[in-house]
Amino acid sequence: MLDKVLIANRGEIALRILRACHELGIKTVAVHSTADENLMHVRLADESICIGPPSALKSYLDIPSIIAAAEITNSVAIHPGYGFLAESADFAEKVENSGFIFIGPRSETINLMGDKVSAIAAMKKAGVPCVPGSDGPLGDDEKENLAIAKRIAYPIIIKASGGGGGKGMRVVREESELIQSIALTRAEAKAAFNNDVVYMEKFLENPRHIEIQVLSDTLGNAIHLGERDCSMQRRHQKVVEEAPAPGITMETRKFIGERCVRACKDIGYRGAGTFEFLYEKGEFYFIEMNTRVQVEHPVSELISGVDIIKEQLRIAEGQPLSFKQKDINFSGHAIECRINAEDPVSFIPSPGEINRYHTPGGPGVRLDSHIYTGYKVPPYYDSMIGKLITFGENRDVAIARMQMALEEVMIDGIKTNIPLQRDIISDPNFHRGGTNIHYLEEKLAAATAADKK
Ligand code: MV4
Repeated sequence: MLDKVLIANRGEIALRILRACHELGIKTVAVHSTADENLMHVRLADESICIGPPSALKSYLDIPSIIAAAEITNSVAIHPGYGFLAESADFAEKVENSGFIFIGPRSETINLMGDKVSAIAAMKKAGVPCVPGSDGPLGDDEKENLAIAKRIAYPIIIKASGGGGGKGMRVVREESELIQSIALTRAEAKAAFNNDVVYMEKFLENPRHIEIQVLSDTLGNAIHLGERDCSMQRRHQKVVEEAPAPGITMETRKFIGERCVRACKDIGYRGAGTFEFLYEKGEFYFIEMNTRVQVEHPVSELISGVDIIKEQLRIAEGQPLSFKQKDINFSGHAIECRINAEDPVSFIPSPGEINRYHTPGGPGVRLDSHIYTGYKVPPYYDSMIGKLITFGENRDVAIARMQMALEEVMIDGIKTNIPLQRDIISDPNFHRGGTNIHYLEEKLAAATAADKK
C-alpha cells in the first residue's frame, strides 16, 4: 500500500481521508493554514505542516507550498479532497512531475472534463445521452447561430465551455435576444475564465439533478455505485442529497450506470468521478463530469457498501477495484443533510466558537464532521462544518432517522442551518420525493413572501 499520503485539504473531508488512510495502514501528513492549526485531523495526523496564512490563495491553493510539504515529509501521494486544487489539471500535472502520485485522474482527463465542450463531445462519442445542442463551440456567424437555436427550439441556454457549476450561463427564450446573449455570455466567459468559447443547449425548465458515481482503476476495470439525487439546492449549493433517486428503477440505474462505466473505459478514467445529469420526463441528459470525490459521496457508500475513499487509495496504488459490478448489491436508502455555519434564514456565514456540541446517534446515523466543543469555525473558508447522513432499509426509515437526528444534534455558540434542514426533511413535498432543482428556492421565496404579509 501507499506508505504516506499528504492530505491537501481541510475540514471534514481531510478527516474522512485520514480515517480511510488509517484503516489501510497508510501514514498521513496534514497541511494547514495558520488559521487551522486546531483542526481535528491536524491533531490525528502522523505529521503536520503549516503551509501559509489563512487566505486559501496563500495556503490550500498554493501549489509550491504543498509540493514542498510533500517533499519535506517524504510523502508518496497527495489526496486533494474536493474544492481547492482537486480539479486543477495544473496541480495534478505538477504533483506527478514532482514524482508524487496524484489521487485523482490524469491531468489530461481533468483538462478534457474541465472544458465542457470537449467533455460533452467525449461523452456523446461514448454513448452517454447528452442535451440536444450545438455539439461544439458556437462560431461568429449570426445566421448559423440562429439556425442552430431554431433547430434545438427555444428556450435554449448559452453556456461557457470554461464554466460549470452554474457560472457563465444565460437562458434565451426569444430569437430576437439570441445574438446579444451570445455576445454577453462570451464577454463574461472571457473575463471570468479567460476562455470565450461558448456552446448552446436546449434549456430544460424543470429538471432534477441526478448524478452517477463511478470508480475506475488503472487495470481497465470500472464500476458505478448508482445515482444520487442532488436537486435540493440553493444558488448552486446542494443542501440535501439522497441515494437512490426517488422513482429511478433498477433497470434505469443499470442502463445509465452502464453507459457511464463504458465512458470511463473509453477515456481511460482513473479514480472516483461523477457524471452529472439533468433528469426530466424520464430521460437523462449529461451536462458535466466532476473528476473528484464529492461532498455527498457518503450516500452512495451507504447504499452500495463501498468505501469510496479507500477505493481511491487502492486505485492510486495501482491495485484493482475491490468489487466487480456484480458484487454491488444496492440496498436501502441514504439521505445527507449538509450542516453549515450560517444563519438559517439569511444564509449569512456564522463563524465563531462552538461552546456546546452533542452528536446524534442510533442505528443508521453517520456524522462526518471535524468539529468539537471549543472548536472555532474560522471565517476564511466554506461554511460547511459537517454532514449528517442517515441510512435505512427504505426511504421512510431514512427520513424518520434524519428527523430524529436533527432533533438530537446540538451545536451551540454559532448559528447553523439545522432549523432549515428540519423544515426540509419534514416537508410533505420532500416526503413525496422527486422535487426538481427549483423547489427549495421557490419554497424559500414563498416563506419570505408570507413573512412580509
Ligand atoms: C442546465 C439547466 C437547464 N437546461 N442546462 C447549472 C449548473 C450547471 N452544472 C448546469 N446548470 C444547469 N444547466 C440545460 N440545458 C439548468 C441548470 C441549473 C441547475 C442544474 C443543476 C442543479 C441546479 C441548477 C440550478 C439552476 C440551473
